[in-house]
Amino acid sequence: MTDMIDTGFVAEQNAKAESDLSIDYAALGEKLSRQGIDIEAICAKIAAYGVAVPSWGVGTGGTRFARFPGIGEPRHIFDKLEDCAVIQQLTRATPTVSLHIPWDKTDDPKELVDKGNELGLGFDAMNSNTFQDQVGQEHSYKYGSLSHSDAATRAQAVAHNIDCIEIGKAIGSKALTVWVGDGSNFPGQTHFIDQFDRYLDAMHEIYAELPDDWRIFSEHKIYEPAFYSTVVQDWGTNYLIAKELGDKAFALVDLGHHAPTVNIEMIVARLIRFGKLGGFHFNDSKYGDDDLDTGSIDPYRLFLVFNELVDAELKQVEGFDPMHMLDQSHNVTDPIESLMSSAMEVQRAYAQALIVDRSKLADCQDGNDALMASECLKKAFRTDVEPILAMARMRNGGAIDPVATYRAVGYRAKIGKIRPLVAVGSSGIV
Ligand SMILES: [Mn+2]
Repeated sequence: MTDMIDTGFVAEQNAKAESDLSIDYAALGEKLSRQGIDIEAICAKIAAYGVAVPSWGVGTGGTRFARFPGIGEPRHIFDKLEDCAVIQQLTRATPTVSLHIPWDKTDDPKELVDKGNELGLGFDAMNSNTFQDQVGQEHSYKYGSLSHSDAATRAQAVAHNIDCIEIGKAIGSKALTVWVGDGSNFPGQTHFIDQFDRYLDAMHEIYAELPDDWRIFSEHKIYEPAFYSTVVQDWGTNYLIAKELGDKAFALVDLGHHAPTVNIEMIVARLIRFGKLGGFHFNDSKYGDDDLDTGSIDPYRLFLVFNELVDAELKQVEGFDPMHMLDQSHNVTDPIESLMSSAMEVQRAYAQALIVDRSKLADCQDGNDALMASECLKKAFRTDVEPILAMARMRNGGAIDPVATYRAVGYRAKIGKIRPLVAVGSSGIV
């Protein structure tokens, strides 16, 4: 296996911080043990946790106004995989990569498997793309794809999704995520029911091609690129789709795809209750779907989402196995730094949710003690679990401080000499 960063350098950096970490870890362990919590059990769960990195996330994103590329940006999927390997090597929290077709399409999928093996990376869910036109494409998606009024355009979109399944089968993926930008910009532009029926028919055709051990996820989004109505606009529609399609179909929740005040943790609980929570795209947002870094705006909300996930995990809810992925747009930061920091934010929320005193919380709920129920959650949220995350990383061969180590090694400047500046590219917003 090829390490992107010299392992000796990582060990050298860790050596400087190791004794402080041991002291902090022991102190936190002592504190948690007084609460009846075994720090080693939490650390083991964090060490085993993984969140997928989207291949498109390692390129600089942009808005419809502009994109400002950085030094050493990946030129193609093989460069992207190398950047993903840096994230995994330093954080040990991102063992898989989620591909996007056709952006990541290669002549032979075996090349992807070989590169993944070389770098120690696996492949997560496949992502189809019917929200933009590709060079040489016969039918345009200007007015939609799977729900288009024209049958030939719908057939083309269905065929593309089946192609994604075929590539996924060749590289060991087990899921297809379908997000469509279909919708309308004017009242009256489309017939809501007919448009949704066409979408469902197309999804049935894709579903029919799904291998037995695969899952299909539909991803809802309130608006953009359609600004009046969206075909898969919210979790209710998403649930209906998953229910209509069958047992292999699930709803995927992207944290940024809701109106600002929506209670996302409650949506998560509802989907868990009905066995239809299939996956997550983690990010954060302030005003709308602005794809900010995970945990950068509202880490408490991220924690509350994980509180529901951990509740289901501990209760061993049947069929509960959501796939986790980061999905954000990095417009002003080095994408590798943002993705490392976001992966750690997801781990942090998971660790905090794992130390919630659930029997006390249940007592508060049964006794209608609203204040103490809230305090019970906040006590866990206020706990600084950083020593657990750092210890899990170090034990797995990662860096105690991934961002500092990444900066110290000067990866960007070095790789910039190999990769010429990419002037244009996808904004990577899905
Ligand atoms: Mn997404």
